[in-house]
Amino acid sequence: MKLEKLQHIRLQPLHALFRAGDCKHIPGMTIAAPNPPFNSWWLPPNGALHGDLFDHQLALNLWIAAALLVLAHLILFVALLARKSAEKPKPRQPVNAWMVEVLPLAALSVLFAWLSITAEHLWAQQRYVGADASAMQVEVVGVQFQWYFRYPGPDAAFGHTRPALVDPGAGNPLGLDPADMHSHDDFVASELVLPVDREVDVRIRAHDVIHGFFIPGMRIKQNALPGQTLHVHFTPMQTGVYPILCSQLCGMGHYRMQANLHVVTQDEYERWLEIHETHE
Ligand SMILES: [Cu+2]
Repeated sequence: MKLEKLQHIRLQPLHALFRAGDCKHIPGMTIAAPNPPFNSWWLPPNGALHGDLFDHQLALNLWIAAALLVLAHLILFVALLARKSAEKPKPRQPVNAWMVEVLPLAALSVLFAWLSITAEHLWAQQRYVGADASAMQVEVVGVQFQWYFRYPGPDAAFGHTRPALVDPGAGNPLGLDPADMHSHDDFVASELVLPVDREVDVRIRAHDVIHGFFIPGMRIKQNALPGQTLHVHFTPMQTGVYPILCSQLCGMGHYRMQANLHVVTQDEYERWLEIHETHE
């Protein structure tokens, strides 16, 4: 078993994080630069099937929060003006607690419950609702301070790993067990390459501390926990290069824990796969 020689992490300036298209060349495929440079204060362009619903939900939350903020300040402002314009303070009138307290509170509770339930439903679509049986499988492993991506090879089954065998210097950063036949065709890459328009089921692990697998352009964020294998699935719909970040402060080198997701055409993906699989 010979694993791909892992490339060193390339340091990127912060402003380049969302600048797609300036990717490095990956053997086996030529990537055009389809993603426009991202210079907006808003989210990076969405490249995933579920992303539009996610963006809509986010915008809905922000608009509702903004409207409530304006409404609360308007009420405060009108109350202040009314109090100032009264020449003499009026004797205290009994207030209808239902009208000024219970009903607004109930309306807000219903509104927030509805927002939470719809958001949870979207969140669960990528996690609790399983991926399609035809989805391709990739494993993502977070290690201080690097992401590793393991492909199962032609047998479509991940081989066993053992912590005692973890040895990045010897080309076995995930501890693949050579005694397990399924591990013979597994290969590990330092960049994630996926075909466009096909669902991927990602299983996420961590070797040391909690990391955060975060692809802003795919609207995907999932913690990687030591001792657990967590699944998240999505469908890339737009070719291009998407930065992969770590969203959990995982140590001194957290800032440089970056990789790239390359979404390519099916032909390019197969060429890339062929090169890696024949090198095993
Ligand atoms: Cu990390």
